[in-house]
Amino acid sequence: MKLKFTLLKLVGIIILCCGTKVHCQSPAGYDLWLPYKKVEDLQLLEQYKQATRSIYFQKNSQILKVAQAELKKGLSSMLNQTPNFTASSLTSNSIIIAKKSALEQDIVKMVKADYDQIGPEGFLIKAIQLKDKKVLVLTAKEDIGILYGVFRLLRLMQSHKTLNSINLVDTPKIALRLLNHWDNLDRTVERGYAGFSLWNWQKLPEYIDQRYIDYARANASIGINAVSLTNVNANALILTPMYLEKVEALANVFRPYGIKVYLTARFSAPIEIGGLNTADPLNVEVQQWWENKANEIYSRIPDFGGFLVKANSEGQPGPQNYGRNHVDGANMMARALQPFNGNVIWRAFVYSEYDDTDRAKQAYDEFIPYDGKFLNNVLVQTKNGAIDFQPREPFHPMFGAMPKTPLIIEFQITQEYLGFSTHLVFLPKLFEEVLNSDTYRKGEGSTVAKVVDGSLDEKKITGMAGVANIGTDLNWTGHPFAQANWYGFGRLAWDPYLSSETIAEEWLQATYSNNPKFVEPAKKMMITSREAVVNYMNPLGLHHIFDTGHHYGPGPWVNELSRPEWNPTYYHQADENGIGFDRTFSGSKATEQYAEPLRLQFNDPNTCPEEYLLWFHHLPWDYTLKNDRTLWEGIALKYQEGVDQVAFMSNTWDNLKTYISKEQYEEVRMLLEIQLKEAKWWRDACLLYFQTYSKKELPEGVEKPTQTLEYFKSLKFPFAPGIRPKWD
Ligand code: GCW
Repeated sequence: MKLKFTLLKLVGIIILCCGTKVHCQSPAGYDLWLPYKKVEDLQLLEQYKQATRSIYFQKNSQILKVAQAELKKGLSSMLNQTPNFTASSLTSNSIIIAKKSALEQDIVKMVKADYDQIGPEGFLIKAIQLKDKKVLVLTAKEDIGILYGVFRLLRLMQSHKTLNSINLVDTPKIALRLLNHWDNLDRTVERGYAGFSLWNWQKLPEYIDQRYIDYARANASIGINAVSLTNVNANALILTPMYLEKVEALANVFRPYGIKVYLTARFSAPIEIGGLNTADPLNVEVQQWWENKANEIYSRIPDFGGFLVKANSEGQPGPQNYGRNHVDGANMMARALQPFNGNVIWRAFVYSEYDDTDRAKQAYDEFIPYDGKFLNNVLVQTKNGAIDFQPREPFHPMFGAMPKTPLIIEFQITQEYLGFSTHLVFLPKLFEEVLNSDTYRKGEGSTVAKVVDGSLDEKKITGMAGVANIGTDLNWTGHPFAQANWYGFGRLAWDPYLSSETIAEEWLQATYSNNPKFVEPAKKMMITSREAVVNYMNPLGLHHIFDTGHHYGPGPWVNELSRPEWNPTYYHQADENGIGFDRTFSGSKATEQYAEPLRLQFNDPNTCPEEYLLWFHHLPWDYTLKNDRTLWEGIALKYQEGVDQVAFMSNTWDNLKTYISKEQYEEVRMLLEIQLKEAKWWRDACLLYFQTYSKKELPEGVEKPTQTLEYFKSLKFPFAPGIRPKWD
């Protein structure tokens, strides 16, 4: 009864908050990083009040209206006063927010040099002295730049930065900043751990859930400008008129926030919903079908982004079903979208059921020969690593080998292999590691970030995609700290050179508190969290040893699945002689896919970074590590270190109790308790299993398991969340 009442109360709160007129407190976490907490520092409060005394805001478009409403919301809440908007741009204002055409000539002159630096979607925020007045000018070349500038200004204030002498030009370094939802039409979410899909297809197009607007706003606040609504394991029905009408309604909601809609296109759609008997990309009727479909979509959604396609991968249909290749398939769709400036995003996550080559090599082998053969509006979307979103993988070798093809990097924000939404893992640390990796394609300094932002090869279209971790949970992402991964993805898509520490700090200040006594330790906890998960799940280059299907918890013993590369035993190759996957010149030769000097460096266990050791090498249990420990001891100690790191995180959080609300504290405390329990589960299950091969005692310092291997093997989770439907 009590629970029911609490739920009703929460629902009530949300409903109240939906009406913009009612001022009320959202349930914990619903506001994400945008709660616009009142500025408590009195001196700063005074400075901000002065600086925002009277505001001219140009608002002659939908986007600018949204921007003005945001400014009003932010200032009212942080400064506790209703902002005073004036009707003319006369320079008696203390803030002027407008595009160049609406700026006074003397202001234009003063900001000209900086104005010229603003790129597409970028903005300028500059404090100028105009006669005896201080004026803050926020300007941009496009409406969307103004909206991004407003969000930035508010964030600067939320993190207590002084505005007195601000001079900030910022332009996104990547053009397409895209969320991929793996949402099914029945509202389940593949690999989703935060409830159901936000898209309520049954009630669309008439019913516009306030969440759609709040979602778009949150995305715009971090610069995300595109969303693909549906699962890459696609259902062709999304392309039928009944669903397109609903997609159109969502596109209309997202447009004022600068967000374009993409859809996943099932390759066999011409058969399934078009009545054709083939989907062969060289068949004229099939080509015509896609052209008609593009016409139909653009007549509803003139700024439709395009199609995201998973083809010939894990049972999805594709051009190879007709003896054609990826270029035939992608270019056929690209031709249909070209007249409307639409893109085809073609995924490179492929591995074949008929190919027994090392899975880590297959995408590279399949795609590299096609470099330069795709049409201009085809972008190839490549996961950050060559296997599959593991806690740690070396960067995907394709990033060092496709100079003529726009490569979008795909990160997974949802934590399929990182403890679902139960574990606190700050992913920008992982993203940063990949982006900073050097491909050496054009010598030292040819980082993945430079490949992705197009600067290495002067690519015109650039993109970064993140598989969303968003669902209907009250706080959107399940774990409150998983919000930081959505936030961090957006920030890195905007600027792939940002440091994860900066991102953690920004997020903590906006979400929780400005108090350095809170921020510093909490930041340390976040930064530690990524290495912790690597240590307690997959240390020293181990990978894909997750229990099968759902990927919840350890399953290094699983070896009975029909395809070899579905079995963890395929990846760790543990036996009496040692452990690890031999990808050297005498093994699968995957090291050859990297440029020199990486190729040789990875190939030799003495020069291979230890964090990738067992990714590239099969080594004896008594192989000596850099710290003089044997490999067996090293593995065991890493597992223990992972557990210790979670204990450290948990203690850190306990010490931060006084800086946050009880609710905020308790929520994360309980989750950390589960994380600690599960870190121990990983350690004990993996070490007991590997010990059956190493036949060695656990080294000193590693806690003894409290359960047997048989017990761990007996654990089954038929209802673990996010399971994907069987595909063959
Ligand atoms: O890692 C696998 C996931 C699948 C996913 C696939 C992909 C959408 O387990 O659930 O399918 O990757 O990225 O296509």
